[in-house]
Amino acid sequence: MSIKLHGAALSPFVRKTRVALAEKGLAFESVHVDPFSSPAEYSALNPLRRIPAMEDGDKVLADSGVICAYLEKAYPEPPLYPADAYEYGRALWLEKYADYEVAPQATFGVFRNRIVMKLAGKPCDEEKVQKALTEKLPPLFDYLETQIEGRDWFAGDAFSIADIAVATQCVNLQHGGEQVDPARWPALAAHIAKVHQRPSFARLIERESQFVAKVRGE
Ligand SMILES: N[C@@H](CCC(=O)N[C@@H](CS)C(=O)NCC(=O)O)C(=O)O
Repeated sequence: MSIKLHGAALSPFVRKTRVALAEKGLAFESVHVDPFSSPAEYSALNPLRRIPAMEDGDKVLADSGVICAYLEKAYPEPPLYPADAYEYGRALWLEKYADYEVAPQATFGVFRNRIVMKLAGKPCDEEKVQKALTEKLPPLFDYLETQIEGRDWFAGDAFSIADIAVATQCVNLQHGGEQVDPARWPALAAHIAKVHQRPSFARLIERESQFVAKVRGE
């Protein structure tokens, strides 16, 4: 097995990469790296010391978006990016939107406070959670609703990196005890549920949820 993926299970960016690997049917070894206490030598894999990082034989790459783009070129089947130029651009846009707009609220606002802080024995900043839920996330979901309403997939006519990127942030939202409200964003909520049912996501969600339930004391 030549692909090694460095990271931790609950990271949305590591999950995004794991889903891409699974969808492409690629075997890989998971190497656990806690981004907050990673070994000094991890800098050789990612000088920013964030997760994920990937080794494919002697090739080293960091950042989920970069790793997924590499996988697409190195292992093109099945494609996870639309062939059409405009739909390809839309997929990248929605991936960026999920990684840089949704993640700061769903993952670093809700999930980090409700789960990671608890794991670290630190208090949850519930004010920050509520601000994310009531002020920051709704306009982001309003836009995503317009992008999925009446379509089967976020970009092009097949499952793509855009679906993976949005759905992985929503896993962390769910781990944090929240969800995309189906009454307010029906198309988005249904789409997320559909994507989470794919075996590539479902296996990870099941395993992670057992751990998160313990952290939440359920
Ligand atoms: N743009 C990066 C974001 C990666 C990221 O922020 N990972 C978090 C964990 S979810 C991390 O390593 N945080 C530690 C830090 O920022 O020092 C990617 O897509 O891989």
